[in-house]
Amino acid sequence: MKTQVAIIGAGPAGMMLGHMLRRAGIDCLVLERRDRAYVEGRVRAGVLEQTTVSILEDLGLADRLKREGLPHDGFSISCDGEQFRIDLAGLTNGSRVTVYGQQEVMKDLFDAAPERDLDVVFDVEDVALHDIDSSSPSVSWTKDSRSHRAHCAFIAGCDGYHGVSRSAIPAGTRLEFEKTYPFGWLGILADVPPCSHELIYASHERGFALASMRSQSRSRYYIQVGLEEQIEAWPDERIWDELALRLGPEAEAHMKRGPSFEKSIAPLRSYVCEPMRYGRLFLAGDAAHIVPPTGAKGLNLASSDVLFLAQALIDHKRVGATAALDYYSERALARVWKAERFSWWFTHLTHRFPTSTALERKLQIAEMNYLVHSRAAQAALAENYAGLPLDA
Ligand code: FAS
Ligand code: PHB
Repeated sequence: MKTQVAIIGAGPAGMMLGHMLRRAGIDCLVLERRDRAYVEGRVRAGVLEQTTVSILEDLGLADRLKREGLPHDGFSISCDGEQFRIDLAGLTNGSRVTVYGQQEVMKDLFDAAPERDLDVVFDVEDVALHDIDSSSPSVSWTKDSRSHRAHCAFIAGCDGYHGVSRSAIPAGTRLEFEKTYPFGWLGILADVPPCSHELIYASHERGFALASMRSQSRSRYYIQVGLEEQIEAWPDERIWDELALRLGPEAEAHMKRGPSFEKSIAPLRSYVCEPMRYGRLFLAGDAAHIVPPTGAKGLNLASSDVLFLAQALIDHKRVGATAALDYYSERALARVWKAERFSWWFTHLTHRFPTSTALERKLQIAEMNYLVHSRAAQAALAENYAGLPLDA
């Protein structure tokens, strides 16, 4: 078969790109190795920047987000039980974020695909990329033990950190920058009202904690745990006790406990692959970069990547221009590295590092004190958290 753009991966990056290209009348095909229920069932992101909301609005896919999403003008930081608020809207020109789960975003993207003629093939296996440094690349796969191949003009590698696309870029060409953190996040979902109407990021001597939500009746909580920790060692009661300790008395006073129906541990990593383009292959989202979730940037970076890529592919389709395609990797990486820096900084500010020296701990305390008392420091945090302008 023939198509204009073969998209590997039906996560937020692949599906948003697919919708952008279909709206511009560009043929594309999305190949996904799992089924819809699995992709939609992954909890992951919860905070959307205004940039991501605007992209979904522009695609006409934000009606439910507008109805059910929770706009937030700020969030709190709790330091050893003492809370202070970051006034996002007040410290920036009215910027805000929206709490709307990645599962909901995926449902909206999948629900709209058939009516917009966006072809998504689930449960594919053995996806392989061919001739990506030629003018006629192709992608092959098997499904129901039959082999298929799509000849295309471009390939979009939106297959996440564990996908196949990135490894198609010759090792000699690929530069990889990585930091793994000596801890992970244990996350739970529970159908109890959130302990606060805004998010609380807690820095505590026992480790980091985060109070987030999916709705007024569904809460999402995270605690920092050692990488060796097993889920079985964390029954619900122990998690609630730890949250109460780390989030502090103000949050504890409003915290409703209940049974969790999702519990998982995610490792923390900072990772960037350069370049994000090789020949006719363009990487986007987690296929090219990973941020620790502290800064809530992963999904938002995926959406800005595909916005840049779609603009370049539409330019090429409409006027045969290649300038934006040639500039894509540099443009996306400029934004990626700023989000990497911010996510690394916010993780270092709020987490306990088992190997940090007494001096490093003192510096961490001084950094937090500076943040508590400096409007300029709070404005820098707010600007990055709410989302930097696209080409800033
Ligand atoms: P994804 O990994 O989501 O999607 C890639 C898709 O490709 C998957 O569906 C996979 O099955 C498919 N695939 C892989 N290999 C394939 C192959 N060989 N063939 C076909 N398909 C293949 N981000 C935020 O912005 N805010 C947050 O609050 C936030 N919280 C997070 C919390 C946690 C615990 C985690 C782990 C992540 C969080 N993130 C957050 C980041 C997260 O949202 C990712 O950045 C986002 O899913 C990236 O989207 P994609 O690049 O589309 O990759
Ligand atoms: C979430 O709600 O899942 C969430 C929110 C903020 C983060 C990370 C995760 O920084």
